Amino acid sequence: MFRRAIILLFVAVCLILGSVAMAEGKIAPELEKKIASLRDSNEKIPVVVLYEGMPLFADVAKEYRFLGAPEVIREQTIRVMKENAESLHYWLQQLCENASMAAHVEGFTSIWVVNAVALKADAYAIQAIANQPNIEKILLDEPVPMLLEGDAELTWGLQKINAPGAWQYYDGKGVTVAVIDTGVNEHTDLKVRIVDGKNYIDATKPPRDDHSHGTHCSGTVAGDGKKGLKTGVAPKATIMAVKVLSSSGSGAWSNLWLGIEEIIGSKATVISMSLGGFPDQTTRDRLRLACKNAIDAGIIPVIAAGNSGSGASTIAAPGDVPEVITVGATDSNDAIAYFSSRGPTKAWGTEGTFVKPDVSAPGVDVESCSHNSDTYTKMSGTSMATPHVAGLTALMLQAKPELTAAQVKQIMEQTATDLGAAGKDNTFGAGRINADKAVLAAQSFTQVGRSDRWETVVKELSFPATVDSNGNIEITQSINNDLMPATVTIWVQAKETAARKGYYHVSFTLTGPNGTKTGTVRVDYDNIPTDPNKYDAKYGFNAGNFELVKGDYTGTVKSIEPNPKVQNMNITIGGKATWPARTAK
Ligand SMILES: [Ca+2]
Repeated sequence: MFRRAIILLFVAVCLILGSVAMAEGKIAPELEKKIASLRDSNEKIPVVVLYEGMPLFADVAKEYRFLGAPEVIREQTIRVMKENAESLHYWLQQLCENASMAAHVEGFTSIWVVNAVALKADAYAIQAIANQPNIEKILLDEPVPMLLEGDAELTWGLQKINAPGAWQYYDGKGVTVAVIDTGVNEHTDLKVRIVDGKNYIDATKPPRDDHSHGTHCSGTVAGDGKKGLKTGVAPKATIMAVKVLSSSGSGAWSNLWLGIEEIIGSKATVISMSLGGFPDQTTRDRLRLACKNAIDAGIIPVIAAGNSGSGASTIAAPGDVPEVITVGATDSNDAIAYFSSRGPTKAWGTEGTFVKPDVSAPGVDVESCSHNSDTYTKMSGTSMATPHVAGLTALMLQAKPELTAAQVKQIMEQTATDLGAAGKDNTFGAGRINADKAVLAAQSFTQVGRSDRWETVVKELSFPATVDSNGNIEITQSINNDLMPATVTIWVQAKETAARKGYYHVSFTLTGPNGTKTGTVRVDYDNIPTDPNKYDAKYGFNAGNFELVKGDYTGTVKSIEPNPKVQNMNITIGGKATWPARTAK
C-alpha cells in the first residue's frame, strides 16, 4: 500500500511538471487576468478552447464534388467537418464529463466552423484543459456588442439608394437573409416571412427580440410596408432570425460562431451581421475562418464596419475580414456618419492591411420596424447601414443566384456612387450603394459562376505489362484511389505504337475496399472506333465505368485469348481515369 502511494504521488508530480510546460502560453492574457481577479476561485468563466488547425470548408467540399448537386455537397461537407471536429474534441469532452471535473466545468459545445469548443470552466479546469493536446489557445468568451448609435429622423434610405428602381425587377422573393442579432419580432411588415433559427441566449425560447435592434435591422432588410411605411430593401425576402445577442445587446463569440454554423446548414444565402468588437488576433483569425467557411458554403456575409470612427483603423471584427462585404454608414446628404469606423483594417499578417469599408449605405436616423408594436422607430449606426446592403444582396441573388460573395461585392462597388476621395477609400469604401444599378449589373453578370469552379478530375495512368511469346498479356497492379469515391471512367492505350495491333481481349478483376469487380474488355486496334466517347487518340479505349471508393485496390488483367499480332514485348499501358464534374445548375 505504501509503495503504491509513493508511485501515485510520483506520477502526479510528473503530470504537474509536464503540464506546466505544455500549458505554457495557452491561456490568453485576458483570461489570465480574469482568473486572477476572481474572488471565488470556483467561479466558472465562459471560455472558448481553440484547437490547432483551421479546416477550410472549400478543401473538404472539393473532395465531394462528385456528389453533383451543390446542396448535397454542402450537406456532406457539413457532416464531415462536424464529425472531424467532434472526434478531435472527443478527449476534452471525456475530460469534462469525468466525475472529478463535474464541479469545475459546465456545458460542452463543439463548434466545427472554427474548430473550437465553448464551455464554462473554473481556474482549475482551465489549467487542466490547457494541458490537453492539440490546443492552440484558451480565450475568454467575451461579449460581442451590437453596433447601434444614438437616435432621431425620417425614412430617406430607400429613396437614396433607389430601391424603388430595383423593385421594378426584383423584390427578394425566394431569398433568405439570416439576421444574426437580438432576435426578430413579428411586426406586421415582416410576420409571414420570418423563419426561426435558434436562440443562443435561451435555447428554450424562440428567437424573439427583447431589445429592438434585431427587429429594426430585419425591417430594413425586408419590411414590406403593410403598416404604412416601406422600410425594407427586399420587401419579399424571408428573414431567418438567429438570436446571439441578449436583451442588453451583447453575446459571446462562441454563440456567433454557432449561429454561423447553423446558417451554413440552412436555406439562407445572405447573412446580415450588425455586430462586432475588437478581439485579439487569435479570435480575429477564427472569425475570418468562420466567414471564409460560410462564403465557401455559398453564403454572403454582410457585416457592419463599426461605430468607432472617425479615427483611422477603427474597423471592428469581423467587419475587418477581407472576404466579407463591410458596410460604413452615410447620412441623407451622402456625408459619412462621424461614428462610422474607418479603414484600413489592422494588418492580416504578411497580407498587410485592407481598404475598408467596401461600401456605404444609409445609417443615420434610419426608420424601421419597432419590436414592441406595429409602429416604426429611428435608429443610427453602421448596424442600420448593414441591412440595406444585405437587402440589396438578396435582390442581386434573386437576379443571379449563382453570384459569389466576391462577385456581389465587385458589382456593388462598381455601381456605387463614389464619395469623398476619388475611388475606393477608407471612409466610404467604393461609395454609397445604388440598388437599381446593382441589380441590373447582377442580372447581366456573365462571368464564371460558382458552379463552374468544379471541373472534371483527370488522372493519367501508366502500368508496365508483359506480352508473352504466345501473345498473352498479364498485369497485376496495386492502385490507390486517393481521390473521392465516384464512378470513374477508365481509358486505356498501349503506349508503344508497335503494340497497337490486333486486339487485346482481356478479363479483369479489381479488388478493393468496396469488394471485387470483374468484367471483360476488348481493346481492338484493328477496328478503332470513330466515336470520341469510345476512343481517344491520346488515351485510347474507353474501358468502362468503375465504382471506386477511397483506398487501395489490386487489379489484375489477363488475356481471354492471345493477340497473335503482338508477342514477346514489354509494354506500357497508359490511359486516364476521369472523375465526373459537378453538374452545373
Ligand atoms: Ca471614394
